[in-house]
Amino acid sequence: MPETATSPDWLEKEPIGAIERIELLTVRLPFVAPFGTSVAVWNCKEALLVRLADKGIVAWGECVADPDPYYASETTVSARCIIKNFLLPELKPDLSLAGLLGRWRRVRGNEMARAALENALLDLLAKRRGLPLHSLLGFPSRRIMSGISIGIQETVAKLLEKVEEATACGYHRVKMKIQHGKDVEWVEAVRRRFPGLALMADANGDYSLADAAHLARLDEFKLTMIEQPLSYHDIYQHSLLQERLKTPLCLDESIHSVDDAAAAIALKSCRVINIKQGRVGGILEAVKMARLCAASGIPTWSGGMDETGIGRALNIQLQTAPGFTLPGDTSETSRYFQEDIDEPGVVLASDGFIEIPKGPGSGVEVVAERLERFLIDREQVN
Ligand code: OSB
Ligand code: MG
Repeated sequence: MPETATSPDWLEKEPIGAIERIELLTVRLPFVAPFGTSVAVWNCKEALLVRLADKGIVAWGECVADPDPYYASETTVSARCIIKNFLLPELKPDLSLAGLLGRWRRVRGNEMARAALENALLDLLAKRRGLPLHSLLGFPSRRIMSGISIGIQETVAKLLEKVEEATACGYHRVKMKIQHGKDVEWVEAVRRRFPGLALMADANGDYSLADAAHLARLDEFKLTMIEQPLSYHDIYQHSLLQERLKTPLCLDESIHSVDDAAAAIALKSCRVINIKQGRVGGILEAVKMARLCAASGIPTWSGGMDETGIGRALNIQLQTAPGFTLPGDTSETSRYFQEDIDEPGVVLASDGFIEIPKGPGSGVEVVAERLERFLIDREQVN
C-alpha cells in the first residue's frame, strides 16, 4: 500500500468494528490431475479458509499454506495456530486495519497466516461499501493476462500434449516445471515444437550453484525467465548464478517481504519477481512490493498456489495494481478442479484475457452446497 501519508482513510482511520462470527474452515478439493513439482506431487487442494460474517455480509480469505511444509515452512496447521493464538486476539473493534497490522508486526514470519486474515478483512471492508476490492484499493478494473503452470510430466510426449492444450486455450504464457533429469532436453523439446511461445521454467529450488554450467545450457531456448533455480531461502547465491546466465532469473520462494525484494534487487539476484500475495503477508504488502519493483525496473507477475476460487479471485483483484506487467499463474478454474467452491469460475476470453468480476469484494460467492461437500473441518473462533 501507499506509505502512511497517502494511505486511504479506510485503512488508517476507519474502525474495523465488531464482527459477529469468525470461523476457520478446511476444505479439500480433488485436482483434475496430480500437480507435480520438484518438491512434491499434490493430488488435491487442502486449504484453510477464513470466514467473516457480519450483518448479512460474508467475507472470505484463503490461506495458501499446504498441509505439508514442502513448498514453504508454514502449513495449514501452523497457520491455524498462529491465526487463533496470535493474530485474532489482537483484533479489536476500535482498531483500523492499519492499526491491527501494526500490532501484528511483532509476530515474526507466518506471512501465509497473516495474509489469510488480512485478505478476509479487506474483503469485508470492500463488501461493506459495496465496492469491488480493486476499487477499495484505488485501482481501476482492467482485464488481466493469463498464464498456466504445467507440472512435471511422466514423459516429454505428455508434456508436449499439455503445452499444446494450453496454447489452444489461448494462455499468454506457459510455465513448465523442471527438476534434475527433466530439464534441458525437456525445455528443448517444447521450444522446438513451439518456437514462438512465451515459455518459462520453474525449478522450485532443485539446483545448486554447482549446476550453473548445466543451467546455462537453457540460455539458448529463449526462456522468458527461470524461476527459483536455487534454494528456497537463498538470495545471495542467485546473484552469482544470474551473473553466469543470460536468461533472467525470477525469485519466488525466497521473497517474503518488501525488504527481501529490495535485497534481491540490490544484489541483482533476479530480473523478475513472482509476487504471491499469500506468501508475502497479504494483498497490501503485495501492492507495496509491486510498486517497489515498478520503481526499480523489475517486472512482476502474480504467482498462484493452486488456490480455490477464493484465493484465485484475490490474485485477480491484486493484478489491477500498478507493476503487474507480466502474465501470472492465473488459469481457468477447469485447469484445477472439476468443480470449485465458488461462482463465477475463471474462464479465458478468446484473446486469453481474464475479466475482473463485477461483484463486491473479491467478486466471487461461495456456493453453500459445494462448500458443505468439500468441507473437512469447521470451527468458530470468536
Ligand atoms: O512454485 O509457483 C510455484 C503451485 C503450488 C506451489 C508452488 C507453485 C505452484 C505453481 C502453480 O506453479 C500456480 C497456479 O497455477 O496456481
Ligand atoms: Mg514457483
